[in-house]
Amino acid sequence: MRFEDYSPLEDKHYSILDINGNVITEENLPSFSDEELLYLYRTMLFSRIMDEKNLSYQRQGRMLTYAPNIGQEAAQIGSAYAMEKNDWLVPSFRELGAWLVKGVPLKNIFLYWYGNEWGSYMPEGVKVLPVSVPIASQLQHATGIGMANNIKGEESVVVAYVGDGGTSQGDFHEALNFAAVFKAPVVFVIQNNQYAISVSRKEQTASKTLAQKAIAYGMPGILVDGNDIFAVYSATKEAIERARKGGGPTLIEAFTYRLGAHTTSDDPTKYRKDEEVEKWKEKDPIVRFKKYLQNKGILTDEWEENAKKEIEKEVTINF
Ligand SMILES: Cc1ncc(C[n+]2csc(CCOP(=O)(O)OP(=O)(O)O)c2C)c(N)n1
Ligand SMILES: [Mg+2]
Repeated sequence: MRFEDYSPLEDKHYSILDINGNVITEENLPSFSDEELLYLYRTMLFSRIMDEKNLSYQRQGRMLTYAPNIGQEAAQIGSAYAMEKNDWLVPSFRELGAWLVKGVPLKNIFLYWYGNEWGSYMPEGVKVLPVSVPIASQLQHATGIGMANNIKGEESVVVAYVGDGGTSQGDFHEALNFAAVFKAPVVFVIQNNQYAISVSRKEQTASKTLAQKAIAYGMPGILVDGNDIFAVYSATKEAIERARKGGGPTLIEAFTYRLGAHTTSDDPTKYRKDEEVEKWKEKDPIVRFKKYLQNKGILTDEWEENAKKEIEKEVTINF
C-alpha cells in the first residue's frame, strides 16, 4: 500500500476485505500464518465476549461504569497487532482489544473498571499508559514520549488512540502539531465510531474526513475501513515502520461504528435510529473476518466453540 494512493481529502477508504470476507486488493494482504490469523480472530472474540460479560457485571452492581467496545474490535486489534513489544500504547478509554494484544492482564482491566486505580499499574514490560478520561489529554503524553524517544535515541514508537469527538479538543491540535514539528515517532489512531456520546460525526466537524486534518499538520494521513482488520493492520504497520525510521508521525482515521451505548450510563435510542445500527451490524468486523477464515478453510465450528468456552471461563469472575 502507498499512503499517497489514498488522499485523506477524498472519501475513499483503504480496504482489503469486503463485507463478505473477500479480498479486494490482494497485493495489500498481510502475510499472516494460520496461527496468527486464528490468534487475531480469538482476540476479537475475546474482546466481544468480555465486553458482554462486563456489561452484565455492571448491571449486577459490581462494576461502576463501563464503556463497551462492540463493533470496534478490528480498529483496536488490527492497530495494536502492528506494534512491537517495546512500543508504547497510549489509550483513551475504549481500547479493550488493544490492551488484550499488548498483554495487559485481565486482573488490571477488571480492577480498573471496578473502580480500583491499581488497575492502571502495569506489570514490568507492559508498555501501556493508564486510561485517560479527560478527552484527548493522552495525546500530549504520546507526543512527549515520542520526543523523549528521539532525545534518548530509542527505537520505540508510540501508538496513541483518540475518538472522533477528541479531534475537536485543543489537546489534539497541540499534540499533532508538536509531533510533526519534532518528528516524534507517534501513530495517532482516531477511532471514528461516528459518535461522541450523542454528538454525531456530522455535528462534530465540517471537515470531509478526520484524516484530512493530517495535511494541516504536515504529516501523512489516511482514511481506513476500521472494520477491516487487515486494512487497519497494514496501514498502522506502514506508519509504525516510517516512524521507526525517523519519518515522524502519521494520522490514521479508522472508520468504524459504536454498536453499543457510549457507556452503561447512556441510552443511544434517544439520539440514533435502530435502522442505522442494523445497517452497521452488516459490517460487523468479526463476521467479516470470520467469513474470510471460513472461505480459506482455516476456521472450523469446533475450533470456534472451544475458543468461546475457554474465553467464557477466563472472563467469569467469582467474587
Ligand atoms: C475534556 C473532557 N470533556 C468532556 C468529557 C466528557 N466526555 C466523556 S466521553 C465524551 C465523548 C468522547 O467521544 P469520542 O472522542 O468520539 O470517543 P468515544 O466515546 O466515541 O470512544 C465526552 C464528551 C471528558 N471526559 N473530558
Ligand atoms: Mg466517538
